[in-house]
Amino acid sequence: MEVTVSRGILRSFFLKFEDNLDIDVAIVGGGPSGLTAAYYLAKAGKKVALYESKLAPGGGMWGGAMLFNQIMVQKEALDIIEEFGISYTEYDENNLLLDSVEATSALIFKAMQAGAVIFNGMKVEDVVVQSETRNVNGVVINWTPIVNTGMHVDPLVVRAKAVLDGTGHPCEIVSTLARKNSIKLDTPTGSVMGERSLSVEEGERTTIENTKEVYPGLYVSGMSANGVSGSFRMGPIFGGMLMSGRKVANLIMEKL
Ligand code: 48F
Repeated sequence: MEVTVSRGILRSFFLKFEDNLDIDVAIVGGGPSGLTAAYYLAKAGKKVALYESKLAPGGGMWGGAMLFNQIMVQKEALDIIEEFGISYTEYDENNLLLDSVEATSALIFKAMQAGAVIFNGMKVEDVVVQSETRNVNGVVINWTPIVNTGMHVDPLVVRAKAVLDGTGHPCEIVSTLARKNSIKLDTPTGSVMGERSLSVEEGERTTIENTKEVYPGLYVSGMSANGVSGSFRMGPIFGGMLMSGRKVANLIMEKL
């Protein structure tokens, strides 16, 4: 029995892993924007893998604000909340209140049920740059404990037609690309501008505006979109994250 369990896990994991070495979209980060993008892309039939460096996807959505586990979402995102089947109460004429644990688990569950594959405990440490076009066309992955312990172990590579940086505040993937290569991003300065202080309405609006392809093959969503374009953080209001995830899914689908 012990060997049956081990064999079942190993065989099925490696089949899943091998089946996702050449995909349509690689999503880096399982925060609300990345998960929403994964759902809409997978639902449209795209082959999507999402890499989350932590054990649990969900990013900054589980804990509400200061661990008071409620979140606010603007009514503009009501159709997304309904699509995911998340319960809500009306707070005022503009806003809804959601339980952050129910909302986060619904995003994960529905993204996977739509066909997205999630690899947790796996960190994207770099991107692949296509030799002739210089477009981004894949991700470089390693197990988080290997990266975190500083073990000198080479990564593996996944080919993807599009890569989404959904890493939130650090905008890790775009920052790595910009640091290592002499390139110009589609941002006001051509480089990673860095996140500004908190301004709710401005931050929510610009999160959606800044959601785009910032370099051929590399897209940004959520806080990463505001981080690269030098816009504001916004705190525990999540409509912008959900709408950014849906917008980037549509942009990627138009391009593929
Ligand atoms: O930060 P995060 O939740 O991203 P988001 O979709 O949402 C932001 C909100 O949660 C909140 C906010 C709302 O107003 O401001 O902060 O922009 O989730 C990002 C996820 O990416 C993972 C990280 O662990 C987190 O779960 N991540 C970061 N870097 C990597 C990564 C990496 N290199 N490889 C894999 N996962």
